[in-house]
Amino acid sequence: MSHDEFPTEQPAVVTCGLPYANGDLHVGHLRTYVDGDALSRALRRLGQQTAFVCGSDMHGTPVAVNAAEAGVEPREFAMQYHETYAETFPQFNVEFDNYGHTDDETNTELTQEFVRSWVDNDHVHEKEIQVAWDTEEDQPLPDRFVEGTCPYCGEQARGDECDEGCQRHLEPGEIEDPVSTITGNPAEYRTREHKFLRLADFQEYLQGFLDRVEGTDNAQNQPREWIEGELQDLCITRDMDWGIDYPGEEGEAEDLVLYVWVDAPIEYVASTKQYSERVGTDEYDWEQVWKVDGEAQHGTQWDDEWSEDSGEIIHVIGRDIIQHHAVFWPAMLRGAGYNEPRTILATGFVGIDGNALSTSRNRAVWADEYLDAGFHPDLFRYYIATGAGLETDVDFSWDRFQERVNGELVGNVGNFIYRSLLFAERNYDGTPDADVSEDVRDRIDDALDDFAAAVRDYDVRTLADVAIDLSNYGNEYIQRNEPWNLVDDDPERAEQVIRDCVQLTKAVAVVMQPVLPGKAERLWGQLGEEGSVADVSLDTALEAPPSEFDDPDELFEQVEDDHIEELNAELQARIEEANEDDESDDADEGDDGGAAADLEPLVSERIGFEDFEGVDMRVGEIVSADPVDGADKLLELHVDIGHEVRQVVAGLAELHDVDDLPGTRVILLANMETAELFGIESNGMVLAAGDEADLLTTHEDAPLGTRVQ
Ligand code: B3M
Ligand code: ZN
Repeated sequence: MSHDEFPTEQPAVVTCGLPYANGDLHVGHLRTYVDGDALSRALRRLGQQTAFVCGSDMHGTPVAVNAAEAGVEPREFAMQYHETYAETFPQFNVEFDNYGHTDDETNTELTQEFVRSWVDNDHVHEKEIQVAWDTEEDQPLPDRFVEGTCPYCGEQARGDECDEGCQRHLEPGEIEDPVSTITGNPAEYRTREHKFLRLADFQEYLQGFLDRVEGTDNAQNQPREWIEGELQDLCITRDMDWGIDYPGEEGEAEDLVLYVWVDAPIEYVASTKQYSERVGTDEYDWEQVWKVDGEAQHGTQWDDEWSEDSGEIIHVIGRDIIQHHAVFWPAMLRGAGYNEPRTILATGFVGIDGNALSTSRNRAVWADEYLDAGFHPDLFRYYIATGAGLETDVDFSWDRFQERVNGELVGNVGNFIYRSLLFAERNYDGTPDADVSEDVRDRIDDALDDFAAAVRDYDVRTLADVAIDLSNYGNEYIQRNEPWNLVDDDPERAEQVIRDCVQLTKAVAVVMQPVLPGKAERLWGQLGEEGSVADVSLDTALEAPPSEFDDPDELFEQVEDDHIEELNAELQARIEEANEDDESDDADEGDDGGAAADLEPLVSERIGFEDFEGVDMRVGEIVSADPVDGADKLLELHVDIGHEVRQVVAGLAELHDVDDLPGTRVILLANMETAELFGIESNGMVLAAGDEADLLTTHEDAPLGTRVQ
């Protein structure tokens, strides 16, 4: 890594966080890949040698849990999703130079090599720890097989991550009140031996690294807090079958596999290696990128903080995995004598119409759904890459999508290009024979500078804006000069104006290509240009376009109201359903499913049928509901249970609208001991679930007084 301005002498690699091969892709996932793709295209445009790599994350409990739910072996399960992802990304014009997966041979070998290297460099040790255990299933509960309370922020968390709270990584044994996601039972802690990477060995190094690393502020600042005080060991093994084996001596750690966060980032290296092997090391040398001076450094010989001669490693990730990339990963690389990342870009989340996206609740816009709607992938890319700065959350809504596409792409860019090219073709068969005016040349020059500056700042949004601003300028220019009024009176001036507009169009094609690659390619064809716009340098924007081209067609189509209404109606219904589920579901299941840790543990003691028969529950109907003087929470209810009308005092006043209750069918525990509350006799109990008092009822028309059995 050099920290020289891009383009540097060294090759670069841009990576994107690996998607877990465990479910369908949605717009939230796509944000990172679109940003990564646009950035790598833009770097290439500057002349930076760049590989863009990724792969599917096949191991760990995120896959194992979902595979078990589907009743399929993890490998088969993950492979299916891997293949789907490999097909889906190109449909969004996300074109990786290599898309591998963590379960392939290259990654397995490299991962084991990394671990052996840590062992040789004395960064690994073994110790006994407490791991969560399901006593009913008699099995250990790694990571997503256990849920509980985060010891740092008190939020509901998964075994290895506080996904709904402070986003911290959690070590085995840290989670409080652990509950098995397999049985829903409280988990027990049991002693097991595991392998650990001693992160404290890298403490000082990491402080320096965080000062050096480029990218979004969150990636640099959040980890500082995490590395204050002595760094905890990182447990690198798990009690599981699914994963890469720990590469120990015979008899050593044989029943353990490596933690998924060990082999997952190593796939960045493995995927680059596969690319290099495919194109040949003369064209792209993975070792030059990842290794220090082309070789892994070992032990104390490696004193320099970094090497000037290694490649530029740029990670694009979601902001929930900063700790893994800004703390664990640099330590893992350093411990194996590898080069460090130059840049970490942590993107914000994607919301859906003002709601948090949730895969388990189906509160999402899915990748397939977007494609099935028939919109061009570049429209989505534009929306998602420019909706906010990288670090900031973006909201996806079909209304906003329509507004931005119609306003910015159709109304501005499309309009300028079409007007210019149509006029040029009709009047001059192509580019008029004139020189570009100085003003326009300067304006394009400025745009190219802005483009280069945006790439150097990793600012994808500004990058896209360069194209929009340039075509805005073009629209104003053509409007101001009215070439249609000049053709007869001042033909030379008309030629000049249109010559300028065609040049501006060409420049727009060059600068818009990273974000809108498909559309830019089509525009390139309309301009009669040879080859691909992807292969040209930035300065090509100033070279003369071909003197002849054909009739253009409109580059962007208007997004129609009725189409958006249809999509909106569908999405709104889904959001409402998801939100209702949220409300009624006290025990939030968390984003990717699993049992709910808020649930009260099941009572293990069994009762006989006679005991149940002793409980007399009846179908009833609330006849009246009135507040109880002096008791904010209580209501006096009269409930018709067929035989008689019962007076009951119930704690429903703050949870239900008193006017809605009369007429509601409920279940009443009729042989409850009577009690007196605030001077009123309560003769029975209305049954309800949870803290929100979700009232139990019947769903058909069992007569009042029917016994529940
Ligand atoms: N597979 C997905 C995530 O946690 C995880 C990323 C791995 S990147 C090396 O967002
Ligand atoms: Zn937390």
